[in-house]
Amino acid sequence: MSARSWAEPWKIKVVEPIHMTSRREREAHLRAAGYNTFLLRSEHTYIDLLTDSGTSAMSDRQWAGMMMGDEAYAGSRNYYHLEEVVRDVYGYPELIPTHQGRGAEHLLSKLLIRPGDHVPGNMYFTTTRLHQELAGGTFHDVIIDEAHDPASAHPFKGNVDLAKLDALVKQVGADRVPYVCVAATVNLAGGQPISLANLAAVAAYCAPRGIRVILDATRAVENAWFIQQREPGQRGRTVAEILRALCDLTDGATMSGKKDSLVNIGGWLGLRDAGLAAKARNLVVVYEGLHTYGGLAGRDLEAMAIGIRESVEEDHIRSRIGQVMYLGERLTQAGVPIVRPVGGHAVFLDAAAMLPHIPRTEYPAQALAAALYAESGVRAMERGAVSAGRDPKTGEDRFPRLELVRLTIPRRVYTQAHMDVVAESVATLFERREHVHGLRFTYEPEYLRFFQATFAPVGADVVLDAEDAADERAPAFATP
Ligand code: PM9
Repeated sequence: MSARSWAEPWKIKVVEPIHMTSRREREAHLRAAGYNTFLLRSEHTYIDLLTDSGTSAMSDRQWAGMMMGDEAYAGSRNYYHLEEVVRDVYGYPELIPTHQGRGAEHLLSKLLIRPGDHVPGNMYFTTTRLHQELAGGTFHDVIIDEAHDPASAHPFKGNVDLAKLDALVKQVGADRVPYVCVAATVNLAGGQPISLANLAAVAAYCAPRGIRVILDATRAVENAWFIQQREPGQRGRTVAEILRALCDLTDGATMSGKKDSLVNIGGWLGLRDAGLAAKARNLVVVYEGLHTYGGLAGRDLEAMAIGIRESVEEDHIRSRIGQVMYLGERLTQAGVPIVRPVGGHAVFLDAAAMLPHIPRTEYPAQALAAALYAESGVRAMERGAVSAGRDPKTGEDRFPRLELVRLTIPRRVYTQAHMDVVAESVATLFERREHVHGLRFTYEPEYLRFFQATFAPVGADVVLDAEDAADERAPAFATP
């Protein structure tokens, strides 16, 4: 029997035109954006792989749900629908909606962290760590060493190293560790999963010491799929069952609904402890809005409730990660150094390996993301030293071992043909990698600098030298 190709489990009902720009135009746009892809206009981007956050295509069912928005200030029926879905799918009895994930991180950090506390986690995430620091805490990375090695093929690079966790707890005392923050999957490690067995071990370690376990559930559905595929004994379970098993091991979760849950805005804090939830409900009115809307419209709550149900459908999650795998395979075939194994939401280019001629102090990943845009109009995101920012105590640049560029795949937005164009664009840039120049800051904001910083090329006028011959790369059509 001949093989059958894989295909997306949806058909397209509404389209949004996108346009290719010329190399000259892109150079002007890049200069105006200070070589920061966050500062480019979307309309100047051809294929937008900046992020999978809030960029999903909603389904016809979600759009229908938007028309069912109950826009009452208090007690909207959409809130109660979302509460019912979160209880059923994630298992947290207490739901506090927030405008997005960092709203939940803000509330949680303010509630649980006292100045001088220590918060261990399986690698930092930008907004999560900043809220921990603003609350007076210090973040400690307790992820396994393999997570910092782009070439390690470990199937669960998101795992917590129990020995590192234990050493920290012994050093500072359990009473100074309010919770362990466990992300599933781990974004900055390359979208890598944590195993169910490892999370169970973390929970068993924490419970007798009175340390809470808080899940960053932003991409926990994707994590559940990896568990189903890779963890011994999990093949026979559904993604929904595994997701629930993950959450059952934790005391609560912060959630950005803008990823797994297939919505353009929304998040929540889920808790088991009713007393803590009452405090969170009191705090949410200060920063987000009443506890039955949390900064969202009723229609947004409804779209998220429906999106959560769709997110755990097996067909959906298989094709979502399948598309990311496809791009990863194409890049591997082209010899491009990427983080292995390929993660759930993105393919991460190893900028340090690709651009050894650019020192870390000239931000190779920032330069690579800018050069990719100049080459092809594909927009990606730096995930290296610029994202890591400065140490709040010393003011020094933090240089994480991973210096990466993230090609992040929005859900249900692009087709396999788009992935082919992306793979060809990166492969072409890879061939010309010695023509990429480093960058220096021209403006550096205080918080989360990667969003708004601007740069200039070091020792050159452009971040990527122009080719001698025609530099316009029109899509190649076979003409009869
Ligand atoms: N992640 C991302 O592109 C949005 C912008 S930050 C560069 O990956 C995790 C694991 C995230 C995340 C956002 C948040 C914050 C928390 N945890 O963006 O506030 O990946 O909804 O969520 C982004 P919000």
